[in-house]
Amino acid sequence: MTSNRERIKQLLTLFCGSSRVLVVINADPDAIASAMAVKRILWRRVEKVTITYFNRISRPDNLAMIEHTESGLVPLEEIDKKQFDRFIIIDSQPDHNECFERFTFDVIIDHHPKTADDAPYSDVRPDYGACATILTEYLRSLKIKPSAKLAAALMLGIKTDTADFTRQASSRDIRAFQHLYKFADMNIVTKVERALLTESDLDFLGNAIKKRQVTHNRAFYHAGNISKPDKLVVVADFFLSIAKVNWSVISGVYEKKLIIILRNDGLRKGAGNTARDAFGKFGSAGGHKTMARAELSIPLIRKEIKKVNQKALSEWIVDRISRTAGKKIE
Ligand SMILES: [Mn+2]
Repeated sequence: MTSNRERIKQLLTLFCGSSRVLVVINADPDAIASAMAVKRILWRRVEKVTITYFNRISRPDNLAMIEHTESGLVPLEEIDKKQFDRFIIIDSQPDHNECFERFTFDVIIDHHPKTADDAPYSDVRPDYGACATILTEYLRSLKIKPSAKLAAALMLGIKTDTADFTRQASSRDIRAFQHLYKFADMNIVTKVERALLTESDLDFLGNAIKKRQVTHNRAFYHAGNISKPDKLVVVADFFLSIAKVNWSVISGVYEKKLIIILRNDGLRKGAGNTARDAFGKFGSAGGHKTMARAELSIPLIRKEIKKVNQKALSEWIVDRISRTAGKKIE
């Protein structure tokens, strides 16, 4: 295996003092932090480095991270490609999204399974829990001390992608994290992790708390007509923090579809399978072991319940879940 030192030496041969570098990411905490680290590594070695992203960033914790770590991201629609002569993709590979396809990348650094062809420089390590771990190793190898903000960002990247070391973490992720601990502003880390709710979420959540229905350790809430499906996710996550609740099933009607968000604690039948079994007949339904989502056609549901109104929909959901997951306390 090539050492980090040799890799970086090879990486740096691709750049010179006049290089104008564009780092393209699908912005999430790991990608943002890794891109910031690349910018730090190339600082004073190139003319300029700009980080650009194309996805919509709406989660309050991600927005807080961008603000407090001063990530300096530029939306892709504001970028003039001709202003750049080197292109880097981080925490993704060119075939992951069509927005990447308009670039020819000189550098690929990622930790997802390898799917794309090699670039002049490719470092893809699927056994790493986070891309931020690879970049932390680069910084160490170059003896660069990260700023308090960069170290905090990298920590957040590792924490997010490994779900606080409960998922796909390797000893390298833990070692990188320990190293960053010496430099990071922990107040930033804490602040970002606490920033889970906006004020409008709070109003929505207040209603959900008042009107919740908890039966057989399952928490239900049907919100009626909603303006943003994201709100359901906030409630679904929050209700799992009720002691003894091991399922949350939160629903609402959005653009004439019944949206259902399922969460569970992962200790019982998978949320994805439950969603498919309970709702697959009525639209798209599926997900992972602990989180799932269904988007159902109301006309199809109408065949089962004669009079479709919010109360009937709410009862129908509780009934389908009880039939699928069992009436007994699990
Ligand atoms: Mn990642």
